[in-house]
Amino acid sequence: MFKDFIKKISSYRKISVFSHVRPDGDCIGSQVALCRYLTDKGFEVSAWNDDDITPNMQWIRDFFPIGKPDSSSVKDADLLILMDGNASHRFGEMAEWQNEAGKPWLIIDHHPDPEEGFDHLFSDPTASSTCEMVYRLISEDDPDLIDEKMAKALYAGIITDTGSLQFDSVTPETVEVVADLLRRGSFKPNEVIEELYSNRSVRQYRLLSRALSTVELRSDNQVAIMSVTEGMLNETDTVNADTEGFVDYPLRISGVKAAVIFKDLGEDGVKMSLRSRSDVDVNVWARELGGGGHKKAAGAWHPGPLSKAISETIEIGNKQLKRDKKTTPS
Ligand SMILES: [Mn+2]
Repeated sequence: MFKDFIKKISSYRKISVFSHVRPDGDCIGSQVALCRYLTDKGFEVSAWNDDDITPNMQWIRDFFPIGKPDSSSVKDADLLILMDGNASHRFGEMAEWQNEAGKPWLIIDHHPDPEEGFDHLFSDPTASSTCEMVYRLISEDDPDLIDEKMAKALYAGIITDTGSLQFDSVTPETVEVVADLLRRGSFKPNEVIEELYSNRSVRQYRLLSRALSTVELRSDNQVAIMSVTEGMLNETDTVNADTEGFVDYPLRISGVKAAVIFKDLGEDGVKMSLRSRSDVDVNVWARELGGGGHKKAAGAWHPGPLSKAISETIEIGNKQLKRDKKTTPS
């Protein structure tokens, strides 16, 4: 897929690489590794993200500086590269600046149904992560270009985007990629896992305990829901990002097919994260709510109030469960 990647971009000199808003390990890891690679290939590279990077991923940013973009991040570039998002609105304001400046842009991403209108599209919805795609991109050129920092960044992205290699998206090839990254980077998995996961605060656990007390089963016990409110965040001195990973708790209840966490952020509405551990396609479900994502993990937003967000989400989920039954005889 990436055989002619360098040929396609060889006429450009200055490249701005963007990762999506509310960055996760996969977009930051793939962005940093790609930027290091493109720098090695002689391009003038800069990296941009609209939002703050969570403390557990700061170390990845130390491998390549990521700045807050403004219109010159687009205007001064010859080419824009977008990482780990299937639509331009996922990248914040840069889409508007691109519109004004008319710069060529390309996407590298693994989300299904990418938006049209990009000059080049490298899309592989079967890939576990954008980091797995970037690994392929570099190794189709020259695997020896993968240094320790790239290897760690790509490893972190694959691990975080696959639930530590537990999701359906993981293939034998994914595990081979991980093995090669460990070899080339000569680091122990634990070094990266420690940075990513062993940094929870007591405040986060206080928030978790409040959130766990809201868990309920809906839709004939097939859907588990959990809520976090602004009040809980205030009481525990935490922020929305501290709910990372919470949805796994309702999802692991025996017999549950899907789980939704509702984050009631007051004036900012209700943010929802949907997860599936069955044939229930939460991407379809989230899309009906105006959001999207993957088959097993998706997000959406509701203007609120919380009770309405829950009832409307469950109503759509019930339809989804029925549709699912029709298409998958059991
Ligand atoms: Mn991803």
